[in-house]
Amino acid sequence: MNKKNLVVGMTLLSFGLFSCQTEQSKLNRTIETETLLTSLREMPQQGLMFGHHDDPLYGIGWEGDEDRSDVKSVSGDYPAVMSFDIGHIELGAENSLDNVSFDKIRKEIIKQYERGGMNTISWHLDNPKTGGSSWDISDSTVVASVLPGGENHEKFIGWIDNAADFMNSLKTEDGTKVPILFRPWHEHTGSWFWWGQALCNPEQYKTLWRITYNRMNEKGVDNLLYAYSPGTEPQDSVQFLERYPGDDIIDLLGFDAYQFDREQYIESMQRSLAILEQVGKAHDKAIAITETGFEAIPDSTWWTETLLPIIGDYPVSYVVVWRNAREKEGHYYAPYPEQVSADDFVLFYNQPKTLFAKDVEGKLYK
Ligand code: BMA
Repeated sequence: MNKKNLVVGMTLLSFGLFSCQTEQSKLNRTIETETLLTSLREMPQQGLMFGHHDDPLYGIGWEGDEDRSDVKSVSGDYPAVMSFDIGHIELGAENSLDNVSFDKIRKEIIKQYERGGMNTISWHLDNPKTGGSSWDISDSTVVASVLPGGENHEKFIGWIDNAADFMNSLKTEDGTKVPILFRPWHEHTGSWFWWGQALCNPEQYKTLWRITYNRMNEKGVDNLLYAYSPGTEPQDSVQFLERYPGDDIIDLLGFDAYQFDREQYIESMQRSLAILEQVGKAHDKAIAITETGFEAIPDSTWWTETLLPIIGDYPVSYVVVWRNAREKEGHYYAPYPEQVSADDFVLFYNQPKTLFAKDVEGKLYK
């Protein structure tokens, strides 16, 4: 082999290794993780999984009680999907941004897996440039600063590493890694987070995703599925996909939308669901309502007369409502005993279509 051939050969070899690595990182996900993906894709044939953020961590009037959940207190069962947030893991902190220890979060994630339910994780990470929170949008060069060549790139990789270590630490006693639907960089079509629409361009946003994904793979994180979830109502599928990082990275498509005015919520949900269904089919992805709710649920029949009819026959795998904050009065999205929508929530629970933990037990990972 002459020198030229050697160079070409080495280039081909390294390209082969590289593409093999990116290819393999998907193929090498744990069997439980791949099975969860299949289950999510097939879920709409069975029903709609109900989810709640921070469900077993705290609720209205309580915090940290063993095995407690507002959803369970009202309905008798845990949500099929539990959502958690790892904001402040990047800092190496003991407690999350909502002040729960990561040890407790890890414990509850493992418990949810062991009862047969699913876990999803979002990441309200701090602003790596200003030191402010996720919501600090005072500087529009933050995303640029964490990309390769940017002044915060190394620091940012260290932050992803901290998240990766947490993901890798989610193991049952027999060493099985708990599959997680990871949902970083959410609501990016609004401009309230430092990675939002007005704070970076589409290429920068997509690169942010790619470096996150690649670093997770380099760290051996093989228990993640990835969700893409924009936050304001898309006009059409083109706008929905404007910052889409790619079919090779994303496993599930969703959106976040909350009720303020009922009529507007119904219209906007219906438009978003139609787009989501269309994009999901075109890209062959599972779809979900990754966050929704009506703060303090002041409507006694919201579950069966607003939420359920809106979803109708759209093939969504799950719907997650946000947290029942114990520290912020009136900031809750699931009922607790005696709450005005609690009876209606029981009706919602009793619908054959809605799935809670016992309904999916033994089904998601097999
Ligand atoms: C928001 C609010 C905040 C919370 C954040 C991350 O929507 O609930 O209070 O800190 O989510 O959980």
